[in-house]
Amino acid sequence: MVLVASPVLAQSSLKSRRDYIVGDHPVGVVTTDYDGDGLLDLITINQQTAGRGDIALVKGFGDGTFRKVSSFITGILPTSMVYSDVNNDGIPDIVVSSLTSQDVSVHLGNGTGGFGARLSTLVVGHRTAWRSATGTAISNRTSPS
Ligand SMILES: [Ca+2]
Ligand SMILES: [Ca+2]
Repeated sequence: MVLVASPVLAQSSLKSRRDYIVGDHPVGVVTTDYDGDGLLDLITINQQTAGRGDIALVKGFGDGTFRKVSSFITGILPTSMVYSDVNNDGIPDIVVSSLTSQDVSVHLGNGTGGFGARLSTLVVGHRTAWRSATGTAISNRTSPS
């Protein structure tokens, strides 16, 4: 099968790419209307801002454009994020798991587009069998120690 497209038609149907600065080393994003204005926004987690992880709130304008409006600190080296109401008050919250701080951080939503400082819960490590390069078990400990 051969697809033939008119260059004029192709140019008019494609929009140019836009990049948005959200923080250093973003590793996760969700789309949601966090400020309740009816337009989708972005929330990103970024791994290496000022030696910590942070969360960026990026306002959407409904036309495919966005602007970062704020950021706040979360755990160290965040790896994943969920946007959900975890305290059952009807307002979505941000939950972040972080590798280096080995914790889960909860940032409670205030219902007007803001989120509270992190409430951290340490995640207890699981028993790990450390093995040498040849596969021989060299220790069996619970991390972190
Ligand atoms: Ca919005
Ligand atoms: Ca909530």
